[in-house]
Amino acid sequence: MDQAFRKDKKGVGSSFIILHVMEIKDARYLISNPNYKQCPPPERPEYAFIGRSNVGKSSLLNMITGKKNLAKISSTPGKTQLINHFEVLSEGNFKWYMVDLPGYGYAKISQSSRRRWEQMIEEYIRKRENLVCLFVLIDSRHEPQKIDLEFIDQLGKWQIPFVLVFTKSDKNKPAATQRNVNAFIRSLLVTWEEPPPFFVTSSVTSEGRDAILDYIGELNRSYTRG
Ligand SMILES: Nc1nc2c(ncn2[C@@H]2O[C@H](COP(=O)(O)OP(=O)(O)O)[C@@H](O)[C@H]2O)c(=O)[nH]1
Ligand SMILES: [Mg+2]
Repeated sequence: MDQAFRKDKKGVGSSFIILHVMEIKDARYLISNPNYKQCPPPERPEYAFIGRSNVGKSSLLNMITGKKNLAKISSTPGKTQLINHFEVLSEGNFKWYMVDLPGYGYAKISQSSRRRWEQMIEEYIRKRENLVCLFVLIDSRHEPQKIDLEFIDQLGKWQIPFVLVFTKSDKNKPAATQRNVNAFIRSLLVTWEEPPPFFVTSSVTSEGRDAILDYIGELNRSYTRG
């Protein structure tokens, strides 16, 4: 029996019980910055999306907000090297931020841009005070990749709250998605005591949208309750 999906039945994993799907009224691009200090005032809850270049970050933001052209979907990976802020308006006229972060693992960049990326991301992740949760995207088509596992271990050392999002599920047969998700969770359990929450998504079929919106909605509510 597979660890991740056994956990799933107890309520950890992609089968979150969906209680209330938050309604998105509007979403717009705000600003891009090279440094967390220049980001919008940290007065609203913020959710950032990160992962390898091409994993589907921008597509996921578009899918979640229901706006096809919100985040630019670039076919040239590694190009956008900035912290991209989007403002989302949900039911009750509640505003919060979504952040599209530049991807990692793009082979063709120089040592110096890689170092600049690392510094920018580390500072943003560790110092951005309104960052509620980091969504780490993993391509569901692949077996566990060292670069993703190392990034997640780093988050553990920094004690950053995060969840996993397995993307592009429409490209697999369900059994292959399940196999890759389980293998990934199992690899994490080598260094982690508990598997992190995860979502399985597709920006083509919108799988996972309701679960993510419900999750963010609940975090927004706890954020305002303080
Ligand atoms: N079939 C499929 N393709 C996807 C999905 N998400 C992203 N893509 C494609 O993967 C490529 C990279 O997506 P993008 O959102 O730009 O990735 P980013 O670099 O992480 O922002 C694009 O060609 C997208 O159309 C998905 O859920 N299903
Ligand atoms: Mg992108």
